[in-house]
Amino acid sequence: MGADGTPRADEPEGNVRAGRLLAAWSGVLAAALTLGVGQLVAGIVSPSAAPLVVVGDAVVDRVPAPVKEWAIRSFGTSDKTVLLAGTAVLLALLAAGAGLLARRRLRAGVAVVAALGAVGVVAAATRPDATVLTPLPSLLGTLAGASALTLLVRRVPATPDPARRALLLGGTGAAAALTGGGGQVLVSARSAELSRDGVVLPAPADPAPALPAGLDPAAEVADGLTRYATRTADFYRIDTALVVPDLRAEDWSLRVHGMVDRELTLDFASLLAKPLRERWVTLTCVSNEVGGDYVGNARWLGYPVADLLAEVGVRAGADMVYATSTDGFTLSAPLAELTDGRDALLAVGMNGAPLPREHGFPVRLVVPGLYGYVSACKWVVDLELTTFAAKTAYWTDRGWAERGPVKTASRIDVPRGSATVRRGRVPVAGVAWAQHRGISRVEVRVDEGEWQPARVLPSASADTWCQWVFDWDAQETGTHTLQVRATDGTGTPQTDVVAAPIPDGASGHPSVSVVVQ
Ligand SMILES: Nc1nc2c(c(=O)[nH]1)N[C@H]1C(S)=C(S)[C@@H](COP(=O)(O)O)O[C@H]1N2
Ligand SMILES: [Mo]
Repeated sequence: MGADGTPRADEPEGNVRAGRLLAAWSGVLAAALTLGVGQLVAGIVSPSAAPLVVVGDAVVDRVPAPVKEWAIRSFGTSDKTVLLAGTAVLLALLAAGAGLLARRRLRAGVAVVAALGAVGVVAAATRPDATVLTPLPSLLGTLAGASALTLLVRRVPATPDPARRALLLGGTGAAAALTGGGGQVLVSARSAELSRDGVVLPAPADPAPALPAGLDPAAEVADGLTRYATRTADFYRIDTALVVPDLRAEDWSLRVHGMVDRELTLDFASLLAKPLRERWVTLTCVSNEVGGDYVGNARWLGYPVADLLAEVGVRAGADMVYATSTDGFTLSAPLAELTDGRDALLAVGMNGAPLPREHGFPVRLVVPGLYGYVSACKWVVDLELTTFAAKTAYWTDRGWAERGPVKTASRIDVPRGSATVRRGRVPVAGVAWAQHRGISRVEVRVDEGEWQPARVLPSASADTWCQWVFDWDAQETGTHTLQVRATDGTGTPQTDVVAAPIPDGASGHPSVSVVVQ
């Protein structure tokens, strides 16, 4: 090793290997410090400005729609964890490479770190919620990382004393952990969670009507049958947000503008002061597969969208409400459905509590009968009255249908597919939904035989799903196929035409195979 730390051509093999390893390590530690300092600065500036978050969000927004759908299908709700973990592994590899490169050519190695940092800075600066401060975490993190890499690559190989080497490397690692951990503490301290803890929801001026007799929202009618009321913690979550937007109720405001007579800006306190309505509404995702569980039923509290629109005075010609969330997500909701008398709500409460952060705290939209991607904007901060001719939104730009009425659907929850059941009386049960049209009939058939009526349990209204139960007299042993179909309140049965979720929702008869013994 030369005195300046550069490797010599005649260096012994073992030293070269050790030198490479140290250099790769130096790169990884420098990257860790970059993220740590970035997190610390983000804790001061804004949690959503952390380097991994801005880059991750930029990736999520730019990957082609089929890749995104594949990720949601393959990893379900853990798609975000997988993405973050994948990014961390990729980053560690790149950082190790930068360290190795820096061992030979310091400038080149530092240039790689700078280039990675630049990705963060650009991703931060182009965020929909960007301010002049948003790129700061990536910028300062990169400066710290580049300095650390320079220091380590110069000093570590030149330091003969192993204890001092360990101090240099360990010190960088410790600095990364301290800044990262400190940043995390700051992030949680200023988070919306605290704000949510402080929210006291008013009693609804128009409470949800009493549930019909025979409907126990928490009961599992048959063993394993989905409850009528989905627990908040079990409610499916679908959104494009890599990290849940950190929007405090105190900082929230909603602008209603566009084709209106009187533009309006509403803050959270004023929203809570309005007469609020509470209703059971079942929400469904358009990407739900036949038999899938991207559907849930909750009691929502909110201000009727129709009343809000009456306040601003919608101008003739408008046919769409373009909703924007604080993180830049957009959706196009049809004005007709928002104002036809159904309980479309600007919601603040879910199941008697403020909206959970993952479900849109502090304010979201909930519209019975429309898939979430054209109605249920979470973290909503802007409503523009406009036309379908003038604007397209996040998912409609990615090939999904402009209109998204919920298709009549049903699901068999009991018995589970591939289950083995005893000969004799077998309860078959599940849920069915056709929000705003309601369910009038549910039928089951065995091995493609005659459709036989199932017992449909009562529900709060046509805007929610219902549970159904069918007593199957299973006499023949062997494998059998059970199928279900629902008929909506207009008398139209669920179609047997098999369709994939894209562009306007999956269809087909759900079926499960079971073995009778
Ligand atoms: N801001 C925002 N709102 C959003 C989305 C989103 O990605 N971002 N996804 C929509 C979709 S596709 C669905 S199905 C519902 C899901 O709401 P949930 O996560 O509360 O179940 O939210 C809708 N609102
Ligand atoms: Mo969705």
